[in-house]
Amino acid sequence: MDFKHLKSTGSKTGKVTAFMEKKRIIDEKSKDEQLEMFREDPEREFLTTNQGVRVSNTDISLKAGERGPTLLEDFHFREKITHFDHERIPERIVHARGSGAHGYFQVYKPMTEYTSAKFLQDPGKKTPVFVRFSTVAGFRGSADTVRDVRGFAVKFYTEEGNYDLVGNNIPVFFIQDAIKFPDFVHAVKPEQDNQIPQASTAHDTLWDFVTCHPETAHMMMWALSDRAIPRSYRMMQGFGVNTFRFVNAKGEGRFVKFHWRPLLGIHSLVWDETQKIAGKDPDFNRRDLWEAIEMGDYPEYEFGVQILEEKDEFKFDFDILDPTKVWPEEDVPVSWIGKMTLNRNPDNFFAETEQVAFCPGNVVRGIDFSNDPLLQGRLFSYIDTQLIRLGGPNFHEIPINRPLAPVANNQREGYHLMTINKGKTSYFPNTIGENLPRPVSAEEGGYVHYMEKVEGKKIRARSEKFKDFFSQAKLFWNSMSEPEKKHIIEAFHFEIGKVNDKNIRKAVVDLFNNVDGDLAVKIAKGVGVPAPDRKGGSSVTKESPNLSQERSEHTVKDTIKTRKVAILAANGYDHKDLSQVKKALEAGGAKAYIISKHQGMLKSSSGEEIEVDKSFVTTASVLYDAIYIPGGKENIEALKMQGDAIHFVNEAFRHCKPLGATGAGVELLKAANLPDIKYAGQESTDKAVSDKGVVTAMHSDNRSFNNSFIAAIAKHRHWDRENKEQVPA
Ligand code: HDE
Repeated sequence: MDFKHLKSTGSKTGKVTAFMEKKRIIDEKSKDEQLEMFREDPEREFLTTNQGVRVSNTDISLKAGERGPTLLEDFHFREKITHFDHERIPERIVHARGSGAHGYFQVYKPMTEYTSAKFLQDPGKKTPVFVRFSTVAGFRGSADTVRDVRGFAVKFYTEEGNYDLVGNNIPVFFIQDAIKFPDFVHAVKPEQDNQIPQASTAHDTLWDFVTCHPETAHMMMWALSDRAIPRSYRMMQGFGVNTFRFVNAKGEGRFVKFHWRPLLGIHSLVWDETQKIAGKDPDFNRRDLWEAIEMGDYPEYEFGVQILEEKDEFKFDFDILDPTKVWPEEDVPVSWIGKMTLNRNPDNFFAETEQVAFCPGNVVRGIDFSNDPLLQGRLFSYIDTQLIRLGGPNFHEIPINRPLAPVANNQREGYHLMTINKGKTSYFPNTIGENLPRPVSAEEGGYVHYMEKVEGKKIRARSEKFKDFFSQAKLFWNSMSEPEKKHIIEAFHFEIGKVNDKNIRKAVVDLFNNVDGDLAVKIAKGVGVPAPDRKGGSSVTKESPNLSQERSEHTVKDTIKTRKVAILAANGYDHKDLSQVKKALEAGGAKAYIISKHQGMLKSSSGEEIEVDKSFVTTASVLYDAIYIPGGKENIEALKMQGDAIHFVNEAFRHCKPLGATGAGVELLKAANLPDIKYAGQESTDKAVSDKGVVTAMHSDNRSFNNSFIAAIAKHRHWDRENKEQVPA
């Protein structure tokens, strides 16, 4: 390791660092180059202690005789064990389970009219970013596919300093005031007597909290929707949630809400599938992100802003400072102003993904806060939590947290200080250090807080409009497609069904009776409590389709890029079938995997060989987006005798995934007894038949098969399988 960085970065003497002198222009590669100064080559030849002393033996401790006690003077043994004993740091109190990626951000057009933030001006500029996606409630080792909100935190390393947009994949929050956050988190985390359940909202304390806090109603609707079980971090939206401000060079402010939308579309898993994945591959979302980036399928998200003039602050029937409310896009449209691309995996999980420290208070010139009471509390909490998590006040010097902009101030000392500040002075003003570093005027780029006029009595109160808890919950409900509504009701049945206390179950039904009477009746039906005496419900009839994943104009259903397709095969498979379908899928950007009883090679009916990617014991249907079965008589005779193959088909069908089969492959679908499905060959032998996402053709060279199958995969899920519950999977 070279030690250049110790004197060359983060100098606080007021002089720009050597690194910055070399690299005045920040571009896409700047953060990578900065991190390179800290990277350690894994291929060093000699093993040493942390003092650089070469180690002659790391397998046997120093002992007094072959059978004697270990000696205290074995400094290598002591150092190795001591370091190991201290390898853990506290996990994040929330969002402990996360996955990170590097990338860059580019704005589409100058945003000068609205904000002076430099990274939002020049479409030619690529600002490096580091993103951390996370679940909220689970511990560090919990499964990825649990029902939960997902964190979507972005650190922009801008030329004017670090800007953190610390958002979620759901645009509202559970509570209205940060002072309630410890209560909420205590309620959602495993219960305090027995630490059960892990990474789950389906338990008494959470739902007790919910029924004691009607302000949670809107968020709970989102949390029970498909939003809380995303197919991939690459296929979910992101939201800043809190209301922020854009401020332009003239000092004019406007309220803003931030959005991200994935270019691959917004897609989810189904609940039964998520629970099975949690066992089959608890790292499902982490692996998906990692593998996509390794394969060059870089996740992309467009950046959007809703901009609201100050004069319009009070024109809505909700308070724009209330974080349990969305700004419906019909009222305040989203402008899509830039794009983020994630193109590099971290080198070291702990050094980067674990040690990265986000804070909503990390803003740059041109971006400011609102008085949203949740945001105000967040501004305090994040730095405070890093102090204990990362062990002191110098965590900004950890490589992943270091800004690319030069750092210069009079802060000194504290745990783990890396910078060697030269000179005598560490105070301002001074006469012996050339009075540096000095405060910077607005003209020179100094951050000036927005001059908002504030007046009021010191009181513990919320504005009147904060007290409307149900209108937007109803708006959300109205906006759902029928399948999404069904999923929400099923989620209620699972969640509330797991609540032991009947009074809490009843209270949940009563709470949601304020949102929609029919919904309350349907919840009650599944959880063993009476329906409300009087059917209630909010009178809101409006819909806002973009709140739905299915109906949203922000999703796409015309691409199969990066979808994973399982091809089930055995010896005697039809090589022509398999290879032409595989080729077509791959040409569309999907990934095809050969699945069979055993790993190794398979021989086709015409003598070709193909390598199996996964055996039935190492994989499962829940890990794929679609299934294809090629023809070949011997192939199908073998698969029909394998319960695993039938189960694969049944489960995929039940989870509404696209299924394709050609030639004799159709026989496997028939053997799986899929209800109410029309197959090719029933009416005419020539046509490919596509029925509720089950696509079949009698001839492998049927050209329409590929097109129909690809269209079925692009749709993601086929909710119209009426009798899928009959399928035993
Ligand atoms: Fe956080 N939140 N939060 N939060 N939050 C943390 O900070 C907090 C809230 C979010 O990948 C903690 O570094 C309070 C809303 C993300 O490292 C902590 C309140 C939103 C992450 C904290 C909120 C978020 C955190 C724990 C007021 C969406 C993970 C570890 C009720 C806009 C960042 C840490 C990462 C993490 C406090 C509410 C997003 C304890 C007090 C709303 C994505 O400081």
